[in-house]
Formats: sequence, C-alpha cells, structure tokens
Amino acid sequence: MIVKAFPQDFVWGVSTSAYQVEGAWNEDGKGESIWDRFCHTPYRIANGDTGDIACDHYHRMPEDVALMKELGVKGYRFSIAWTRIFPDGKGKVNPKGLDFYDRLVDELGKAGILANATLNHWDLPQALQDLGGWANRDTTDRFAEYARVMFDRLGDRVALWATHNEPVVVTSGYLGGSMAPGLADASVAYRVAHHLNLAHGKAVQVFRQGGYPGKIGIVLDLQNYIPESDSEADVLATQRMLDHSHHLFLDPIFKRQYPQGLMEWLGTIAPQPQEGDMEIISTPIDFLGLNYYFTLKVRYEPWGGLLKAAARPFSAPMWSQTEMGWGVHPEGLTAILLKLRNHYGNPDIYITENGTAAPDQPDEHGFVQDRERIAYLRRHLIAAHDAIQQGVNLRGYFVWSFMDNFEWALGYRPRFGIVRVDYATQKRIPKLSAYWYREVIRQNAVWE
Ligand code: GBH
Repeated sequence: MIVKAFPQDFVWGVSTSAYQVEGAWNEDGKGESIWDRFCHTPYRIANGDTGDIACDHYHRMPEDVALMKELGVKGYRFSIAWTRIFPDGKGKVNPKGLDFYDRLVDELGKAGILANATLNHWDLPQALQDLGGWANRDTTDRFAEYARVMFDRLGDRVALWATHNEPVVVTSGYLGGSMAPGLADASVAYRVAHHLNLAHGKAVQVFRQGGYPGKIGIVLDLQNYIPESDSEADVLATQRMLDHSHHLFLDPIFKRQYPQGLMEWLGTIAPQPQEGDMEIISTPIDFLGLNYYFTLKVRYEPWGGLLKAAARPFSAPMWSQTEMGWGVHPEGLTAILLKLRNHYGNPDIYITENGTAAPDQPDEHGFVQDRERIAYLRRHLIAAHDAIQQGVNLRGYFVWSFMDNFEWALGYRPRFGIVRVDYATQKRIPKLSAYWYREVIRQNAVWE
C-alpha cells in the first residue's frame, strides 16, 4: 500500500449552500430570491420540490456544526443568502439575517472549524431580478454593497471568502434550461457573464480597501472537456465549450481579457466591457475555488446551439456514470489542476466541491454503506495528490456535500451527502463515507 500524505495545514472540509440546506425561506425578515420564485412556479422542479424547508439548517445549525466537529472536519464552506441580509436587494439591512451568519461563524470558531463563505450561490434577490437581475449593470453595485456589509460583520472571523459560485451556471439561467431565473435570451447571457465578472472585481476591491484579515477568491466549475476526435471541427467545438465554461471567467480575472476566439464567434452578443472594467475584474485574488465533478467528450454538432457543439459524458474504464449521468474520470481533476498551474500562474487552489450522487440504500436504521461514494472520493483525492506532487498549490478539499440536500431542478432525489438526511424527521445519519472521511482527515492521507 502506498500512503498518499497531504501537506501539513491542508484544509479538509465539507460544503453546502444556503438555498439547498437552510429552509426558513420567509422567516425572520428574509426576502424572496429568484430560487424561491422559481421553485414556487409550477413544473420547474422535479416532483414539485422546493427549498422552503430543505434540511431546516436555519434552525438546526448548532447541531449541524456539532456533527461536523464530531466527524473531524476542519473547514465548512457555506453560502450566505443575500435575501436574509437585503430582503429587497438594497436599502435597509435585516439584522436578524446578519445574526444568523454571525452565530454560525461563532459556532464554527468554537468548534475549531475554518469558515469559508460564498456570497453568491445563485440566490439573487427577486427584487433585483425585477430590475433585470444580472443583465442590469446596477446589480454589480448592489453586490458590492452587500459584500461590504458581510465583510464588516464577519470579516474578523471568516478565513476564506468567495464572491460567486459557478458564474457559468448563473449565465446559463439566461440561456434556457433548468436554472433560475429560467430565461432564454442569448443576447443578454454574455452581458450577464460580464456583470458577474465585474461584480466579482468590485467586491474584491471593497475587500482590499477594508484590509480584512481573510483571503478572497471565486469558485468556478471547471469540468474536463476533451475532443471526441482530433478532427479540426471537434477540436474547435471543444475550444468553444472551454471558452464558454472556463475562459469566460478565468481569462478576465487572471489575464485581463476575454477569450479572443469566443469574442469573434459571439460577435454582437459578446461581452462589451466599458473603460476600466477589465482593470476592476482583474484585481488580484488570493485563491481560486475549483468545483470538479466529471469529464465530457465534445464533438462538432451543427444543431448544437450557439456553440455548435455537443457533449457526452466520458467515464474512465471501470467506472460507470453517476446517478446524475456524469462521467467519472478522476484523471480529469489532475488535468484541470495542471492547466491552472501551467496557464494561470499556479494560483493557490482549494477544491471547493467534489462528490457524487449515488442511489443510497439505507438499512432499517437509516445507515447507508455508500462504497461507491467512497471509491469516487478516494480516487479524486489520489488525483489531487498527483497534482500536488507536480507542483500544484492545492491548499484544501471540500466534499460536496456535508449532507443530502435540495439538488436544484432535480429536487431531493439525488443525494450528495456524506451524511444522510431523513427528510421526514430531519434526522442526520452519517453514512459510511463520513466515517471513512473522518479517518482520511485524522491520517491526513489516503491509501492506494
Ligand atoms: C455544483 O454544480 C453546485 O455548485 C452545487 O450547488 C450542486 O449541488 C452540486 O454541484 C451538485 O450538482 O450548462 O452552464 O448549466 C456543479 C455541477 C455542472 C452544474 C455543470 C451545471 C451544467 C453547466 N454543474 N452543469 S451549464
């Protein structure tokens, strides 16, 4: 057996997001978000599920943090519901909303768990959506105001801040498909992407001006896209997919420019930065958050939408697709980490999400022996370790997810947790993977 030891101070964490776990959707002065609105619209979400109650984390937070501590977890990545802070997106701050996150970071502090807070995990205030949402440039200033309030209140105790989670998914909410706000207008989608970048940059500037002690970055989902063949058409289609899902965000932040090929391809609907925007967007960050789940093979497809590309999941030999239909390919994680080392200045990186949904089979006590999930996590940790050996500055790893939760348009059916949630009783039952992860953390290593 080969021991794959991780660096000292490696942060072993778990991840969730506000809308997916908190519930209490209209309590203590919380305003309506676009995900509240979306879920309350018939036929948007599988089974008519909503995040109204979710895991009731809003009321069970202290017990949840206690369980994290019991499992030996060193870091907790959560997101802040913007609508608890600014119920109407702007104007008066809601003190009860602030109090909740204040208590959360205090609880984490007492448990010796590092706080990793994301400001935007997709739940934009509906009041701002009514003014155009991310298509409206003013939203970037509203975001910077909200960021300042959070930095002022929690900045002394939060170690890692992220501006957005997966801005490409927010963009896709304007391109059609299954994400809020559920619009379909390619002519605004890339303006949305630009405003997300600009809002990110403005929040980073606010953070720098305030001189807060933590670190700030952004969380991108960078899945591994590879061409189906080496034909020129497939290679170019892959390039467009990568430009759309990776470089549209990475390049402005790290290279102060949009990907040229995509700009030409999009023509009049491409992002149109104003004077000074690119300087704001490229304000240096302290770390990059990486969400990695799967590999896709891409081919040229004349009917493949705006990008004329189609993708199918690719699983490495011995793996099948996950319950989500995603391809399992741990080497893809190494590849993405090396790409960031080679082409984006070898930044400090945290894997902010990685995990899998498996059809868990609980026994009569609700206990789940999720060996598939353990195999997935183990292989991805080995892949991450390979990247560290090759000089990647990987500082931590957060499993998605701490507990089963609301999986967006798919509702509660997919279960990503290392802790099972029995939604009828809200009982938390650690799965076998939780005990396995506790051991990984204790040893600071995985075995091959
Ligand atoms: C993450 O999304 C989310 O951050 C998290 O909230 C979620 O629960 C978790 O994964 C599990 O799904 O064509 O632009 O819509 C990562 C998965 C992969 C979701 C790519 C969107 C399609 C991109 N993402 N997927 S897009």
